[in-house]
Amino acid sequence: MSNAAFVSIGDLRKGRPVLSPTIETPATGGGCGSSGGAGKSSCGSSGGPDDMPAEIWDKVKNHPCYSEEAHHHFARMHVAVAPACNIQCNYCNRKYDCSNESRPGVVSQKLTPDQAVKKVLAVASEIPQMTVLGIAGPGDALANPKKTFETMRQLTEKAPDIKLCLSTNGLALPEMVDEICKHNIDHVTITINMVDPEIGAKIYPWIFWNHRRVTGVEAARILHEQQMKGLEMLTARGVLTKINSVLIPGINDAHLIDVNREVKKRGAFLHNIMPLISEPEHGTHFGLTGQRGPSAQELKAVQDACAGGANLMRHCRQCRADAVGLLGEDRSEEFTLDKIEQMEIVYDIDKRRAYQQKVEAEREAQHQAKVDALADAWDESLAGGDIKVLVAVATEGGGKVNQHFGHATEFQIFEVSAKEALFVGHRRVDLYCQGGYGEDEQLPSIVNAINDCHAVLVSKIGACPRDELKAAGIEPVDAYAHEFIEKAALSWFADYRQRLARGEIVHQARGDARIRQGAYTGGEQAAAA
Ligand code: CLF
Ligand code: SF4
Repeated sequence: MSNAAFVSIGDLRKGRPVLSPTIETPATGGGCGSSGGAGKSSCGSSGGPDDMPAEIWDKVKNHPCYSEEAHHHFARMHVAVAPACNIQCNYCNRKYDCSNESRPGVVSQKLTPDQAVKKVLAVASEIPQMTVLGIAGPGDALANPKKTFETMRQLTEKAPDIKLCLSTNGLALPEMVDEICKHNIDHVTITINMVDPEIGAKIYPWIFWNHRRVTGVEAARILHEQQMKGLEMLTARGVLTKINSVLIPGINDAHLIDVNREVKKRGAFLHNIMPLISEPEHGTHFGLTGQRGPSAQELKAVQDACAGGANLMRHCRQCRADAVGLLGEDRSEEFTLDKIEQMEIVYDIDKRRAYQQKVEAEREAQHQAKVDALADAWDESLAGGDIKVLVAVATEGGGKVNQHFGHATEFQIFEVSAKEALFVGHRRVDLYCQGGYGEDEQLPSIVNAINDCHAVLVSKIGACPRDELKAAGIEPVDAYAHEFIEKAALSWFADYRQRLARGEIVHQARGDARIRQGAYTGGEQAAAA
């Protein structure tokens, strides 16, 4: 568990629960719900049952995208039933997954609603902690309403315990809100990249509207109006909304602060600011014109600048439109149509519920253990000081520093100060240890991905990467193996400050870090490579 938002020592001392951020409820359409830590906006996806009405908590608690904590325990899956789209984004190439919700990479198999339902039941019987079914492309869920809603209709009947979720560009949203509610789709993501049509015209060359193609600022204006109207309608009906925004440096970076403000006004539950993925080989307009994506620090700067606005999601993995499994892993290869044909599908709702209750109990126990460990770790003498640093953490779950450096396919990033260790994102990297041997040519790219960090916390690390990290100014730390992440990060930071005070080291600002581009391969696949 990495219930990381605002694990504030101050809170612990006052006996407050670690799950401190308040989440804004969607019905009011206003008001900042975020609080925590030093008054900063939190990763709003990390709220707990005390932070929101029971009916909202019920929707959020096992949705891996809407709850940062849940994503370590509960899985989602996507079915690729929606190939068509009604707009063109400059970061999209139709033969790739929708960039709204997925890394560019072809969808392996497009599905009919019947095939999709069969696949969902197969996954649900194999992965009982799969709690959410999302339709996220490869085009736009609402530009394919028949297939989308037929899939949802059948699932409501056949798998009533699965939460339904969809993602859309918003153009067709207002006309579809009734249908969305009819099918009990409780979670809707709208990709909103602008609230100013002049900026929109740089992102969207055209939309298809009232049977004709509309271009330029006019197209962006219509899209913007539809998005705002759709968001307001969903809020009014109590559907939880998440806004995805693609950060495009030089086009909408500073503007995303306005987007955050406007969607918050209209009741958005979460705002997920994602980096543009743009490589020439994707064949997108931006890829071909050399529009770059943001660096890790550019992304973090925009997210931090939105502090106090709509709550931020920081654990998105930009997954594929046919992803299956926990966020950050992709088990879709296990559930191809041929393989499903061979499976015995037993959808046992009671068994699923019992399993999920066990997962929930485990999550609570981990949460409490972490609270206790942190409270024990508190040392009054370490309070104060205004230095903040980033640390990278290798973890394979349980909220602990428990992964070998060489086995990491991503690092969690925590911002650490004297009083808190705050989860601020993750960085995907190429696997260092392959077939039992370290691949030294991978090291520069791994260093680049965490180059803004002062330390990397791991359970173990070999001599070669240790030296390379040190040479790059990143301290490799294996002294806190198997401890809870926040406790480990705070303990390391206390030691760091003591060394500073003794004059053994000099505090230096770190550099920037590169966000790894390219199709997401997921932990298991990468590990198997
Ligand atoms: Fe899928 Fe999206 Fe629903 Fe989640 S994903 S439709 S809200 S079930 Fe999640 Fe994946 Fe990020 Fe999307 S990590 S890309 S935010
Ligand atoms: Fe591509 Fe999605 Fe944009 Fe449609 S909405 S053009 S599928 S990124």
